Amino acid sequence: MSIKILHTADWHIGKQLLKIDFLEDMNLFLHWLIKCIEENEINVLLMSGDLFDQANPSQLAMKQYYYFLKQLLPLKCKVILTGGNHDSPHVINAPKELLEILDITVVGGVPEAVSELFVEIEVDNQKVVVAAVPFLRDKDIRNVVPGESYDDKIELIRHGINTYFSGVNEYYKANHNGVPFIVMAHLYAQGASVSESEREIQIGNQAGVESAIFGEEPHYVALGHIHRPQIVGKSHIRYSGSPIALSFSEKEDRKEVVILELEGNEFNISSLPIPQFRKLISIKGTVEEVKKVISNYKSESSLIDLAEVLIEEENENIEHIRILEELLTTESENGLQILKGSIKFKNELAGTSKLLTKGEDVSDFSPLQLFEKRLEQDASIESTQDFVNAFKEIMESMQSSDSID
Ligand SMILES: [Mn+2]
Repeated sequence: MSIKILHTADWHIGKQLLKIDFLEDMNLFLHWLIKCIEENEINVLLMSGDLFDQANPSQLAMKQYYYFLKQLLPLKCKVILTGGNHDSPHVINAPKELLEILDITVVGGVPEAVSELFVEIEVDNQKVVVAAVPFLRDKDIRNVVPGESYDDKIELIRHGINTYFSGVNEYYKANHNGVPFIVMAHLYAQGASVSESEREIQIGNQAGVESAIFGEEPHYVALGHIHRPQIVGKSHIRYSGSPIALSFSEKEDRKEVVILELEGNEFNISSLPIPQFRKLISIKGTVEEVKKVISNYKSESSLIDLAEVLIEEENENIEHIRILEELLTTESENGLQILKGSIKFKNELAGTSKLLTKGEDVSDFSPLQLFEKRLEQDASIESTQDFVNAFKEIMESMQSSDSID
């Protein structure tokens, strides 16, 4: 018997994408996870942040979380769960003492002492120690310096993160040296490839860190924050990714959980694919092509598949726009729901927006001035005066009493 650990992250319970609620997806995933933990005899479950999608999760989201924990209890699997940037440390920590009795450790936010991050696990005389580091907020890791620039701020955050993890390693060396060591973290490690639903990471904690900040001490780093499963730098530093696709940019991602098996002082690392409960697809083409794909669509998923539609037509046509609007408001058919759409015309008439530079408003110009701006953009026109005269003539016939210049 060796200690078996499962690493997952970024559940985003309560997540909605436009009008779709991922509640049912989450139900299916959590059901699968319970079975997976049972069948693989997992001793420890690590969830590296972003448990909920919202700082103030809905009652349904909370209920789903507690129901999952209840289902897990008979399996005697130790749970260690950290707060991510989406989570409120207070919401995660509220039931902390009660959960501790049930062998569920939650670290919602940065605790007062580094020692509070450490959890030692012993199974059949084998030991593992976990440092459950949650998302590090600005205020946790640096002192605000008045008048600092944006770049200064990023540099200070990066430095703060670095210092924090050095402290974690120092504590490990002083108190647990030699014990197989796992560090959990919720952050953006430089070099990781990101998707649409992670755009928020660009704001607030823009500071991507080098994976070298984790140092030489950890035998495994269980990362959360990036939704695509991946290795960062070295094979023992990994994002498990989110269990379900949370945006169209994740539609090609495989979804998985990472399994660690202790062998001597090292971990054997493998991954288990998570079944896909619904597909997210993109449909591209002309109106006719898109409509054909939709009417011939065959879904094999247990939940309704979701599509984004990208229509491209030669010429601008109000009818095409109407059809797209209709697709977006129609109920799902053939197990497919159109959720999102855009339309592009190759021969788009140049709109006024392209004529103006930043800060200019269309009302700042007379119609003739705008027309002249448009002419300037077209290098193929040799004699602009003929066009200007023709334009004046048209304008005069439209509003014969007004001066147009
Ligand atoms: Mn996150």
